[in-house]
Amino acid sequence: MWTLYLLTCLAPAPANLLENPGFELGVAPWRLPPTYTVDTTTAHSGDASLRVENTDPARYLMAAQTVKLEPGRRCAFSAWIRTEGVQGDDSGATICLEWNGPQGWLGGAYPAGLKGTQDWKQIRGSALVPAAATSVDLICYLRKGMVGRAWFDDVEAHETFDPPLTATLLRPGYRGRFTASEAGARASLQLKIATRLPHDLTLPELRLRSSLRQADTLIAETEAALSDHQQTVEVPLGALPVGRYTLTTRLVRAADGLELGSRAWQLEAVSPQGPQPRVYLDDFGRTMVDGKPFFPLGFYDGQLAADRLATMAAGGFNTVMPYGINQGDLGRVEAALDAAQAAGIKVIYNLKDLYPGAQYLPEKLFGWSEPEAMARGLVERFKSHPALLAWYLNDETPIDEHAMLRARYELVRELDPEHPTWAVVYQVQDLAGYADTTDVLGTDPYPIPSRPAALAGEWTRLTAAAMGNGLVWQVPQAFDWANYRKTAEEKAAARAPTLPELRAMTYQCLAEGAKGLIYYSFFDLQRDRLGFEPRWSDMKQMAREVNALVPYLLSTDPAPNCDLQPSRAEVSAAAWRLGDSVLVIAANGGGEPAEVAWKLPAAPAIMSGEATELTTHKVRLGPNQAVAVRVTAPANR
Ligand SMILES: [Ca+2]
Repeated sequence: MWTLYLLTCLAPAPANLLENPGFELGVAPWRLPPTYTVDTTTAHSGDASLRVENTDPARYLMAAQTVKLEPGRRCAFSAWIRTEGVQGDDSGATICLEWNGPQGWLGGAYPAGLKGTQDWKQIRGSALVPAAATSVDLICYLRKGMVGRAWFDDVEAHETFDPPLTATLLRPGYRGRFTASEAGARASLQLKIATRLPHDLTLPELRLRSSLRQADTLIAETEAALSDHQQTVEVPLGALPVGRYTLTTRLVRAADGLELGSRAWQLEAVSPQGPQPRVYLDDFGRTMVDGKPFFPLGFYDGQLAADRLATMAAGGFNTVMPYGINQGDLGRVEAALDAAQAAGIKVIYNLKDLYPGAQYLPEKLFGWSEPEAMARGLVERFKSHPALLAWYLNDETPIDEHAMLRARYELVRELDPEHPTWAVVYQVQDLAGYADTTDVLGTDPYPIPSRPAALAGEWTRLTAAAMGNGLVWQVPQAFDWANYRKTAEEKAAARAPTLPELRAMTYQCLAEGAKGLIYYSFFDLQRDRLGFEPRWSDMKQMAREVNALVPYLLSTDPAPNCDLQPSRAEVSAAAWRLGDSVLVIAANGGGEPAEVAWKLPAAPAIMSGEATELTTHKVRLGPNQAVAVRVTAPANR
């Protein structure tokens, strides 16, 4: 009863923001172009639906209704769709949410639709409408260039709310592991409290209650007042014996203990003398493989093929995430992993499709028919393979599926304590929410040519901030967007990143804290309009440069203070120390000249890249210029 009361009292009623969502009331307030009509012979519910029929691929029209949603709010939207003979290159009949500013289109959320002939299915999407939006439309349509018939019914759009409490475990970092019996052991939590709270509660009315348990035994409990919507809190752990613990933190109303949100983490006190996992991430965010630091540098690819693996290895790369690994039979997968091992390439194993409702979920896989059984079976089967680096759990799955992602992460973590998991998303506004669904997080900024290369730095910064513990492997753009565009006009507007752009994006990722780089993608380089060889020559150059920087990137010497002061937001800069040598990376991903003021103890020498001017006081960088310099400077001891 108590749980029911909480749900009723905390969950705002999901009012549909659309009028006439089932088309029973005729057309209004929908705006229907000529190919759309209200059909009273077909319905998902009630006695009417919206029907579109398009016979001309050049005709591109949409039905729309204005959504009464304020800017800055989140929205979940859905519709039931039925299709008949929908054909063309795009994803078919679908819905989208679009927002406009004073100058027109600003952006939108575009879930994939239905093609061919299919019975009623629900299509869902979600979006955070930016504060700059002045109007929002819900649109029912056939994607560009597509023909056929489709019906839409029971269209919904409702406001969704940020979770009241988002909490990230900063320390202990990897999987909550910390040293047993260490007196000063503490957990450090990064908190974000939503600015819009149920009952319009304010911070002084709230408390944060944290508890530490071993199984059902309460070991410690603390309560803290909250001073800010974003803050870091420390929870003392004390000198704990080896074992597993649960740290729970709850956001409650002080007056009566009403809970607004909670988060829990598994912590593990480990003996400093005990064996380490085969692959894990240490307190410096470094990937440790068989006890040695490793910098994942590689590609997304399709299947694991010996010749492609050999090309990557010869090019200086060491890691691959093959989308198509789950092909054939288990023996073939094992042989593919053996081939990777023989080539000296580590494999991030793809489990990203094995969720109920996933677009590429196979009906059956190696005899397993349930998604969880597939994931479980593959982890059990291949967790001891020497080529395995990590499990790939999430490829841009929306945060709405948080519970599913979290459950899968916990399953894989339980089944295989010896390897980390990796998740990659583009939903940068939701990054904090993904932090407890994976060990390592990444984002995939693909800005070239329509946006500045600096997007790579910006997204890496956001990803590192969301993870807090530095466990970030990024996905830089190596591909030409033309590979994903339909029309000749769109293809003409696209191009591959140039070598300076590749370097600017790569160096920005490194300067903002990426501890691994998996480029997208080897299969795109294979079909690049410029030809594989010239593009591969650029990628090999990147690998040479990054590999020369890796000893610094993996150094545990305290970072030197070079007082780095970038002149523009599009510039990233960072410094590392390795013994008597200091590395500084400075990258300008913007379209304007910029500089980084710095204080170097001796004259810098260029290791790679280029700069317009280089002194002990500053570096000047043109648009898309990036440089790595080395300074010899004994550390103060
Ligand atoms: Ca209806």
